[in-house]
Amino acid sequence: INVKNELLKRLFEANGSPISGQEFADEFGLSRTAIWKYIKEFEEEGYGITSIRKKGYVLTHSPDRVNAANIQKHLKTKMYGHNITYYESCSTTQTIAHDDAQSGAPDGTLIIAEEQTAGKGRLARPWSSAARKGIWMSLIIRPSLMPQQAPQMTLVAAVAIVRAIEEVVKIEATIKWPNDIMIKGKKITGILTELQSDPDRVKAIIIGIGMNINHDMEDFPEEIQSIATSLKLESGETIDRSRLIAEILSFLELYTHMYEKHGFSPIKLLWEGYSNTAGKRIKAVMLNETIEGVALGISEDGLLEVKQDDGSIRGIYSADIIVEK
Ligand code: BTX
Repeated sequence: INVKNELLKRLFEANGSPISGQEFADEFGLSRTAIWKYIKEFEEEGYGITSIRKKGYVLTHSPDRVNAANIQKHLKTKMYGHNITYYESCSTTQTIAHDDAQSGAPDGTLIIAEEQTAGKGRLARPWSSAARKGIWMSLIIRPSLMPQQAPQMTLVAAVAIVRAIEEVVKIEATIKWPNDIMIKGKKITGILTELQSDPDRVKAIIIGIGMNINHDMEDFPEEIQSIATSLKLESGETIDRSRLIAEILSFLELYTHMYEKHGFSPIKLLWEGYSNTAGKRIKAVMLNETIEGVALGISEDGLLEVKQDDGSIRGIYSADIIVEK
């Protein structure tokens, strides 16, 4: 157990009443000076803490940070998000998550950063990750799935994220196959699903989620200002990122278990309700070819089915989709 996190969690949970430094010190076999040092560290990190004589410490203010204590005070999951590694800044949470997964990090471990200096999308494209504006996180999960069932986790994650947005922001977002979440035609979220696997068994799936939350337009680099938006820009509200993260983890845990137990059909139904791709005329740009046609929907394997002009139907694994007018 991380004593410093535990102390912060207790301060949150006390909800304005004092936590006795003496009792906490006794419980964890620490000196009162050690507790006092943690309190000083919290203050340096932007927390407001008042010390009340003979009663203890009261949390009066917490900074807008997506650290373990802020997320865990909202958490309702069994596993996801119980183990959190937090960075003020890192290159990319995705690489750290891969290393941690390899060295045995438990199911549901979350790697999260306020800022990424080298955030990445698919095909090593850059992902802009402004400090304290968004959610930049990688979740390590260990579902009992076969390797060929792993790509669909992108769609599972997309449904979970859209549901969580509905819950917290009361705004409607749509899913653009395979890995984008959009509001009014602009991108607010990208998902990057990666796999560590044996031939017949998934060892870990790393779900990278990048979400634009409290950005103003000038927080985006110029080259993406016409294609990107944030929840704040669309709703007019500043969003509690930690609460949204806890909500995403809840839905993700629920839907992953649903997928493990009942297969892809129930996820497909949910997904179709949120997708704006089906029925539209599209261009699908793949690595070595581009095809055109009408998007029909997704198959049981999560492929996008496209009816080409000659009447033939193609199932696509991954592509950039351009929706035609
Ligand atoms: P993608 O390849 O579908 O999208 C990447 C493209 O999206 C870029 O080429 C650029 O045009 C555009 N883009 C870049 N940054 C943003 C942004 N902030 N908002 C909207 N559009 C943008 C999508 O890849 C998958 C992204 C996953 C990001 C997460 S963040 C946590 C984890 N760590 C990490 O490095 N990646 C994942």
